This record gives sequence, C-alpha cells and structure tokens, in this order.
Amino acid sequence: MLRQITVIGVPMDLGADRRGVDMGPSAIRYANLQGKLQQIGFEVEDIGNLQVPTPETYEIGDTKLKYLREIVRVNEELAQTVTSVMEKGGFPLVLGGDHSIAIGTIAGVSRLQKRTGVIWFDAHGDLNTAETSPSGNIHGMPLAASLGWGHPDLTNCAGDGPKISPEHVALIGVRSLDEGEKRAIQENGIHVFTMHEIDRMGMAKVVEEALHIVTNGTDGVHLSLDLDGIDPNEAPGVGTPVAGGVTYRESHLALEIISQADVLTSAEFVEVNPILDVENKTAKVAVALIGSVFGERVL
Ligand code: HAR
Ligand code: MN
Ligand code: MN
Ligand code: MN
Repeated sequence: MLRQITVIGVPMDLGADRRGVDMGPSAIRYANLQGKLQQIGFEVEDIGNLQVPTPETYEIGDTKLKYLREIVRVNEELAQTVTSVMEKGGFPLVLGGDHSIAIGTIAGVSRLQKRTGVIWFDAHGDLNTAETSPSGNIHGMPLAASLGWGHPDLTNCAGDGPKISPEHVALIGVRSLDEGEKRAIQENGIHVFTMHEIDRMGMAKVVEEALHIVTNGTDGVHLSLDLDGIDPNEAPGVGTPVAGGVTYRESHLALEIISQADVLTSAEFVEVNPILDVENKTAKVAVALIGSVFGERVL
C-alpha cells in the first residue's frame, strides 16, 4: 500500500435529517487519527475540511432530493480533490460527514481507475433513488448514484454516467433495506452480505468472498465504511442506528483481512455524529478501525 495518506474532511450534513454529522471529521481527528497512522509508519498529510454550506443558508429544494444542488457542488469539489491526491501518488482517506459524500469520492477515484471495486460496509443499502427513497435524504442514495441510477445531477456528478458496475460491488453488514432497494439488488445481481450471512458463514468467510468479488476484473478497491454498520451498542454516535449489527471484533477482523489483501486504493469513514455519541466512542471506533485498515498489528 502507498505510504502517503492524505486526509480530507467533508463536514457534510445536507444528506441526512439529523444534524451533527458535520462534526464527524473533527471528532475523528480528536480521537488521534494522525498519531495512529504515524505510529503505524505512514506519512500523513491532512488537508483540512472542504467547505460545506450550512443548511439554514439554503432552501431545501425538492423534498425528494433534499439539498440536491449543494450536495452536487460539494461532491464535484471532493472528486477533484480525491483525483489530485491520487495523481500525486497518495492514498485518499475521506472523513464524513454523511454518506452522500461517497458520490464525490467514488467519482474522483474512478477518473483515474477505470474499473473500481467497492466494499460498502453499512447497515443500509444506500441504493435509493428519488422515486424509492422514503426520506428524500441523499445519504440513502450514494451507491445507486455511483452505479448510474437516479437523478441525472447525481449520476453525472463529477463525470457522466456510472462510475462503477454492479458486479464489482459487495455490501457487508446490511440489515435495513427499503422495497425499491431490494428490487434493485435482485434485478442487478448485487452481492449483499446481510447480518444473516455474517452470522451463518462467519465474518472471515464473508470478507474473503467479498474480496473475490471486488478484485475480480478491477484495478483497485474503494472501502466505503458507514459507522452504522457496527452495532449501535458499540457505535452509538450515528444518525440512523439499526440494532443487531457487526460487533467490534468482527469489524476489526474484516478490516484486518482486507488490509492483508493489500488491494485498497482509497477509503472513507462516514456518518459519525458526535452529538448523538457517548464520550466520542464512535469516533474512537472509527480510528481503531482505520488502524486495522492500514495494517496495525498486535504483534
Ligand atoms: N434507507 C433509508 C433512506 O433512504 C435510510 C438510509 C439512511 N441512513 C444511512 N445511510 N445512514 O446508510 O432514507
Ligand atoms: Mn447506514
Ligand atoms: Mn450509508
Ligand atoms: Mn445517517
């Protein structure tokens, strides 16, 4: 893996109803992100936060696609930033913010890497479009948008059309899907490892299969990790918690196996909401998980 990591904060909260997720990047930094990465042996450059407009200063717009225009604008800038980090030989580590920022991260990665595999770690599918979304919140749509499904302003954000293809995507930790998302999964044969598969097969096997899917015919892999994939007992600081999630140990095992495969070219950690958290517990989990992703070992 590249030895130079560039941290990009995106204090985005326009894609979700619960405010506070804009403080995520700050909370993750406060949990000693930089120290952790340096201790593992990486060179870390933190370029700070992108500018994200405050919701109060903008109209919500179409309630089926709340803050569409502002979200697209931030994601265009994020994509540009991610591309230039990779051009300089760095590994982009993006801190959210709500999950709508995956649209920009993936668009930025895919400009340089034509076939990108994606590991989507999440309680949710994030496969909604304006038509299927129960909330109109764009953080429930980023995987769909990256696959080329949904409103053209989202699917053409930072580059026209699909950025990834369904056969190169694996979801892990899923336990909450809307009806339209279930249809999209079935119709397109998307690989989803729900909590049922994790319980049945064990996390090691799930991750090995997921790695096979995302590396088969791709040039690199992006990890998009929504902290609500972890059980809310261990990661309570998220806007849309769902009971029965991945345990602390299972999540570490998953990321250790991914780290050993040495296939990641970018990563993002999203949905940390310090207002809903308990003593920054969720940001600490995020930093511990980032340690595993970048090869931290006990021995
Ligand atoms: N599926 C629901 C919706 O679209 C909730 C999704 C949101 N929460 C997230 N995304 N944190 O993973 O509104
Ligand atoms: Mn989620
Ligand atoms: Mn998500
Ligand atoms: Mn959320």
